[in-house]
Amino acid sequence: MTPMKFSILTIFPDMFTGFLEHGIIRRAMDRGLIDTGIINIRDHAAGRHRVTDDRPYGGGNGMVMKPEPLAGAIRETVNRYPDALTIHLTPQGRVFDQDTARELTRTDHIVMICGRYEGIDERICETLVDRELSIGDYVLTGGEVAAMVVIDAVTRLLPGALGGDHSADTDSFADQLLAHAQYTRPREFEGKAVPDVLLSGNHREIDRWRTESAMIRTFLKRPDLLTKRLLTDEETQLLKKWHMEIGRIIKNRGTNG
Ligand code: 6GU
Repeated sequence: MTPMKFSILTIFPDMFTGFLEHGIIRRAMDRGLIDTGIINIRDHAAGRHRVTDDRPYGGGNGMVMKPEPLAGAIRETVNRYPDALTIHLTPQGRVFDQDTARELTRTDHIVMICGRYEGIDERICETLVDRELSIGDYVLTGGEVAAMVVIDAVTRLLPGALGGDHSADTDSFADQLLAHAQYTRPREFEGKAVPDVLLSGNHREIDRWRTESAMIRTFLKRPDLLTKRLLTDEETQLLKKWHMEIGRIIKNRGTNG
């Protein structure tokens, strides 16, 4: 299999070295699951000073990334790989989520354009960008950290990336639920014991406990996820069980005013 390729266009290539040299991303590179290329936008800038930014037409604060160096960097990559998908990382993009990460695993080559300052010249967005992605509703100093977020989330979903029998099937969001609680040794820590069922060796009971843990956590922490989701019979039973228990608690407490 040919590796999935990420070409990263940035004026700060060094920001990516630490990210690419550790953990699962490093291993995915070593195993040939992904390939990354860093293109310094400055290498495509003209003149002795290789300027990549300029003042905005119309006035106002900050600087804008000039179109020519960006166009040069993008075209160099896209001419060599015509099927590449170009993504501009910008707070104006659609918000990146796990479904988008899964969708992007089906792409052979992604070109990531990391903007800085107040943004990039609009004419680049119009002609050389296929898609815009944001990583959330807040503003970063540039697209680099967002590009790392996208590469990280996509890479760990590639078959073989997590190693051994580990798969992404049990991740939070794998099926619109948060992941269940996890415990490791020791059996008792600062007076708190690991739930007995996890030590029972009864895998049916363990699976049931984990389903309930995932459901409760999602209900308490991210109820918005539950309402978007179809429920299995087991999950419907669990919700009914809580519903009855909550009803009993309310009834037995009576009222206080
Ligand atoms: Cl992709 N870029 C910048 N500069 N800020 C962001 C972002 C991206 N996503 C959220 N905030």
